[in-house]
Amino acid sequence: MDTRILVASSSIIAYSALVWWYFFGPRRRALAAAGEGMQELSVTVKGGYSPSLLVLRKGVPARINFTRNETSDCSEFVVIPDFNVSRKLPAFEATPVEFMPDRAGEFRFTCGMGMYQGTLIVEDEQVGVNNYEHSHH
Ligand SMILES: [Cu+2]
Repeated sequence: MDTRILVASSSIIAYSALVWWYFFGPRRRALAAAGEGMQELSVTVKGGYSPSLLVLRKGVPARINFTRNETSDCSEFVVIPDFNVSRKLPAFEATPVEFMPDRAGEFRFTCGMGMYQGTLIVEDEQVGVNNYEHSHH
């Protein structure tokens, strides 16, 4: 086989693998640590939210610690409209945001302007983490 064809086809294969990974690979997600009567997660705010996919259990008080590592006006506020959360995040500090995820479903959390976006998944107690992963991946 011509070397150039070989090189071309391997890059097509590598590129396809990359595209597949982008769309179907595991998303960066965080599952709340189950503390005593409270579930807790940490999110770093810098150019976006990391992780941007948070999984909480329904009916357990939640605390999300947002650490804002930038001074950009964009991320000054974080809002979770479905749970009436709107909090100012001082720069270079961890701000605990507490609320009760009393409804199951998929919700958005964003910066005050809606540019930074994240997804909050609230799972029913009966639905295990494994079920979620199997049905969505
Ligand atoms: Cu913004």
